Amino acid sequence: MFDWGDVCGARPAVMGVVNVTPDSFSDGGVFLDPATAIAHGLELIAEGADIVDVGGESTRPGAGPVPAADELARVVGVVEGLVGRGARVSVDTMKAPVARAALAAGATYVNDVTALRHDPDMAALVAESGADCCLMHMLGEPRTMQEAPRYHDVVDDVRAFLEERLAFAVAAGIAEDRVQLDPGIGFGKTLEHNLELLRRLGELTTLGRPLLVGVSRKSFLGRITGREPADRVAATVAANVIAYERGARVFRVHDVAAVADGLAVAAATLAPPWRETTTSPSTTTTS
Ligand code: HH2
Repeated sequence: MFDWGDVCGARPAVMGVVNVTPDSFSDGGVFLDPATAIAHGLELIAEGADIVDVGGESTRPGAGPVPAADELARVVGVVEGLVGRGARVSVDTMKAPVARAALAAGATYVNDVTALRHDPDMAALVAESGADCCLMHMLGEPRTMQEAPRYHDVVDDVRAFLEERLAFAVAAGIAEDRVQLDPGIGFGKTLEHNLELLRRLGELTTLGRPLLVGVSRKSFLGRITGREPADRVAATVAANVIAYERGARVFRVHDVAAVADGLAVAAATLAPPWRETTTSPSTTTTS
């Protein structure tokens, strides 16, 4: 089990994304082959990911559901392969049978974008397994979530939702210290909603659990920069650094090396004392 104690302080943790799907919004089809997906996950770990999040169903806007058997076939071998090579693995699924198989294969974290609402068996499974979990806010479901999403106040509404889901999880027997909370950037939100959530992220820290954010390569960054998903790395680093400054501690990203560097600088600046962890370039240079 991952020791998240540190994350509750100032240390940023990076969750690398491994999409074993034909249709994910930024890398669909690239890692569908299990060997390629395993190699990619190990590369993300080598780049500095604390954990890799393996998913077999895209949740991009407009995505349709994937049958559990297909999703399971995509992820289980990849989870097994990564765990067997020493990686810490999370499974990105809303289905209890997929989570059960991934946990049996060695995953220790369940990332459920429906916050335990989709599958009535999920809460008990997470509770029994003692796994870590992420509860994420989403308005509606992926197929329709971007059709004119409306909030009274997006931050207040997301906060109330996460508070209710945390209470639900704890009532179901999930240890509170295993839970992380996620505002669900891009899940039933306009550009303005996403920016408001990032700007006022600090208001969610009072829920008392580590905040995870997933801004990586998302379309709101494309709207701001005019860039395609693969060219949104700089925008992704900027959004993650801002999220860190506003209190997020776990960062779900595709581009681990770049984001880990950005977060290391942010943490060294905002949360001293900084400790040197790798060989650094000559200290006599002034650049
Ligand atoms: N975003 C995506 C998927 N899973 N999980 C959490 N907790 N938070 C997120 O923001 C989040 C998530 C979407 O990104 P990606 O997996 O790259 O795309 P797709 O759903 O198309 O596979």
